[in-house]
Amino acid sequence: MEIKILRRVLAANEAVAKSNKELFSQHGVLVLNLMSSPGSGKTCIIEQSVEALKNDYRIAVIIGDITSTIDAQRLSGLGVPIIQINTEPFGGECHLEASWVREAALSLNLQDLDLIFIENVGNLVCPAEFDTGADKNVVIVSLPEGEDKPLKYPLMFRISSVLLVNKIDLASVLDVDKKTLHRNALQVNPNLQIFDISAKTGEGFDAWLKWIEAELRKKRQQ
Ligand SMILES: Nc1nc2c(ncn2[C@@H]2O[C@H](COP(=O)(O)OP(=O)(O)OP(=O)(O)O)[C@@H](O)[C@H]2O)c(=O)[nH]1
Ligand SMILES: [Mg+2]
Repeated sequence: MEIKILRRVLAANEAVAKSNKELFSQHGVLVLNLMSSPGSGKTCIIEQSVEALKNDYRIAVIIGDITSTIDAQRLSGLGVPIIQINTEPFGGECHLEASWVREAALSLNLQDLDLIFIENVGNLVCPAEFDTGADKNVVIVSLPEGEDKPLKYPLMFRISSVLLVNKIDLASVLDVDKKTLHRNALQVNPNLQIFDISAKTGEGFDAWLKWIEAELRKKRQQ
């Protein structure tokens, strides 16, 4: 019985995710869904990416958290529209559902946007099960989390197009082998594009930003 109910919830989410994709396509807006454990650096990465791209592209950010507007407040100085979704009124869910993303997206002027970053709720499990309708999923693992995360939480890595390995500035003080992390990630999903970055120093951001710009060009051509 429980499985039936869960399947129904997931099927309903899939249907809304599909219509979100159509909505984003109609408006030619690229939507990137960033997912990771709490504290891997989603907000910092979005902050640096928006800073770097905002003069050339029209950007908005949708942020999911169980409660609080801490991240939205942190990003409020960027001068781009920020929408906070709190899941507490919906039972404190550990992921964003497609219908909440839709509501947030519809409150933005989609025709005036090129790019939306979604910061999903900090969690390496549930967000992978609920498609938001984003064009691409991006998973972030920060180096201190260890090499084994792709093997322990494979779904998140399977459904993502990009892996950002963040906090590489800490490599010298950690016993974490970046190459093993890459190998584990590619074992789970050989198609993953991997960028090693530091949201603190900006290292590696050029390649990540170039990937976003290539996706923006593809979106325009669709
Ligand atoms: N050394 C270092 N610290 C970083 C880096 N990126 C983020 N941090 C720090 O890591 C902490 C968490 O970063 P956030 O961006 O808040 O992480 P988050 O994934 O948004 O966290 P939640 O929203 O709670 O899930 C902060 O103290 C950041 O300053 C990095 O590349 N290097
Ligand atoms: Mg955050």
